[in-house]
Amino acid sequence: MVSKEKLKELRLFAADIRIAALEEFKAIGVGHVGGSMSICDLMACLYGGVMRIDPSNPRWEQRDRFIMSKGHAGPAMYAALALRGYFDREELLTLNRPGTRLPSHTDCNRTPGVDMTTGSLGQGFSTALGIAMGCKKKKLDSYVYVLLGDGECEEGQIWECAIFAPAKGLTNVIGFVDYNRLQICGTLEEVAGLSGIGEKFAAFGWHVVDVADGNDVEQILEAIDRAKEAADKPSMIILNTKKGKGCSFAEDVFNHNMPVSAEQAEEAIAALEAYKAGLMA
Ligand SMILES: Cc1ncc(C[n+]2csc(CCOP(=O)(O)OP(=O)(O)O)c2C)c(N)n1
Repeated sequence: MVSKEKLKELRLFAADIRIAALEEFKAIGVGHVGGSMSICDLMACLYGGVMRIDPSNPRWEQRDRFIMSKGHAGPAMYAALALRGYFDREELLTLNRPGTRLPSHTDCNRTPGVDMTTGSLGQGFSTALGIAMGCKKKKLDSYVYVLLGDGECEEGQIWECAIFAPAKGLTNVIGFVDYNRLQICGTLEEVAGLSGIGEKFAAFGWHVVDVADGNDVEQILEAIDRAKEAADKPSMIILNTKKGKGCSFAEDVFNHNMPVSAEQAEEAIAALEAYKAGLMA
């Protein structure tokens, strides 16, 4: 049972991740706001306590790994990494500028704390499974966490991975689907009619946990605990999220890589600061 204090700390951390990500978007005036905002609560849980990491030693062999398979949500991950001390917060303002270490999509050759280069949807999942196999071979007890988009689940590669992980006994894999139902130009159902993602993973032999509110840190933590208890299978956690969560100009809109004005960013940051003040009152 997680304490009320810890939950409050994680909710504040999630709000700070959103604020820091909005500062990134404000600095360059554009970005994947919706896909980043929907996963900030997961980032807060993973980087706020779940993962075994050492920000002063990003390549520590015993660390847990996180692969952002929906690589366009890099800005949310960078915000979490900066707030955990992997690099200075000011560096966030270089997002996607020439020479930056923070490209719009995650790149393990550039950013401290990024475990795999991603952006071509589907591929991050395959590499996560390769990393999980490597950890098993090296007898490391590390977990490999991997985040998929729901639109990304329309890639055939995802279902090759769905077959492969249980077959190879990759019990150290805990995946998440950011089930926000929106992709670039339509809903999941409109684009390819994909439904029942959890049932499909279960049919392939995964342990599946459905999280009713994937933007609630308490429910996310409970799901991760249940995934760890099911130690004989890889787990897939379906997070029912809202695209753009916590950022009114981006909530539930189809604008995928959207322009962000300074005014919009500042308004959204002010609303998040007010939310934080409410939590602390
Ligand atoms: C292989 C591949 N095909 C197409 C794209 C272009 N693309 C980038 S994001 C995206 C939609 C992803 O939707 P979803 O996985 O639901 O992510 P969310 O919008 O919820 O963050 C697409 C099609 C890509 N990056 N890689």
